Amino acid sequence: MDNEVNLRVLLKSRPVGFPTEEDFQIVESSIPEPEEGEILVKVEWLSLDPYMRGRMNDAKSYASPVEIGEVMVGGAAGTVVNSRSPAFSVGDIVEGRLGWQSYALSDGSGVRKVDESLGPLQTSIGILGMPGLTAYFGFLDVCEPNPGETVVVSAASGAVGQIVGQIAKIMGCKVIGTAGSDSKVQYIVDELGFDSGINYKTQNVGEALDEECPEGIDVYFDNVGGLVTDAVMDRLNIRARIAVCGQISQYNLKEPDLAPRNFGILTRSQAKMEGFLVFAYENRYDEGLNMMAKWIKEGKLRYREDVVEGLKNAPRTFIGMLNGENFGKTLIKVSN
Ligand code: NAP
Ligand code: FER
Repeated sequence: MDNEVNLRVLLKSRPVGFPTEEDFQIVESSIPEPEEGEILVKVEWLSLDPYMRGRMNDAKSYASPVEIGEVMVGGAAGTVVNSRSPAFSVGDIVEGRLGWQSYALSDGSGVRKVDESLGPLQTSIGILGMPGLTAYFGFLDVCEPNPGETVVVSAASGAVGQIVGQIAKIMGCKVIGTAGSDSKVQYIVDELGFDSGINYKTQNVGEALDEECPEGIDVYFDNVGGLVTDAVMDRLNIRARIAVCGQISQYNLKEPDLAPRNFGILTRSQAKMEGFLVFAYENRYDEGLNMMAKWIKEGKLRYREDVVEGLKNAPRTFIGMLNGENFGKTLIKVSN
């Protein structure tokens, strides 16, 4: 083994509001040995995702919180370097919930072998992994888009949003994205083929939506909640569909936000608002992965990654992502 240390990022304290680097602790441990039935994975890529902020809280969720002193949760990809499991061999390339660490022990549950013919390894935790599948099923299944409909997606240049907008174009929709900088807006329009973009930090979102969506909004893929969502809700068409994928504008608030109070709009427009979790589609992941890999090969789907080197930079990079400093899918290239 070319390095002798297992670098691990632990949860040190539960943040109130925005996390700080002090909420994490970086430790060096020895590389563990697998027990019977376990594998040891050398992690090469770590995904940083908004849901991790929720796991830092001591709150009820679809999954239990990370305990203080435990390694941070996270999807990661790498190579099996030791195996005492009949299901995996040394050299297998895998992806799973391996955590913020350079070597991970696993009993194999939730770990899948990666088909590198579909895309480079890190795509297995990006466009051809959890975020891409979220876009695919959340948009196609929850939003039920029709050709010619007007679609709005928030956090449009991010891991999920950039895929949603492109799938919407593939489906023949008109697509408007909201994002937090002019360069992100330029990217989704010029590089990804969105019809237009709105910088929610510098523009009046309601006025911009009136301009860009003169025929109203049929589908809203919501990644952010808050004021952007309020403005979209005011402009829904009859039988509009809203997928509540995430509410990142709320994740770091110290006090809960009382808005939105404009739910009467759902009655007037006979619209459907539906939350979803990507994990509900687990038995259809292969369908989504194969379709997206095909679209990538055909040049219909592009993706942007924001890669930062070194696991020690994970806390800083994670906080930056929550603040909108990422541009595309946030990834750590693990090397120590
Ligand atoms: P991402 O978009 O790559 O990164 C997060 C982005 O959120 C930032 O870059 C920032 O972009 C935006 N943001 C941060 N604070 C904001 C605020 N106050 N108002 C508006 N935008 C804000 O992250 P992602 O991985 O694709 O996740 C996007 C959303 O999908 C999140 O809400 C996440 O929780 C959700 N998600 C849900 C599921 C599910 O199963 N339901 C699965 C995966 C992800 P700007 O520069 O544009 O502000
Ligand atoms: C996410 C936001 C929230 C996500 C999952 C959740 C997988 C679930 C939250 C909960 O169960 O409390 O981005 O991604």
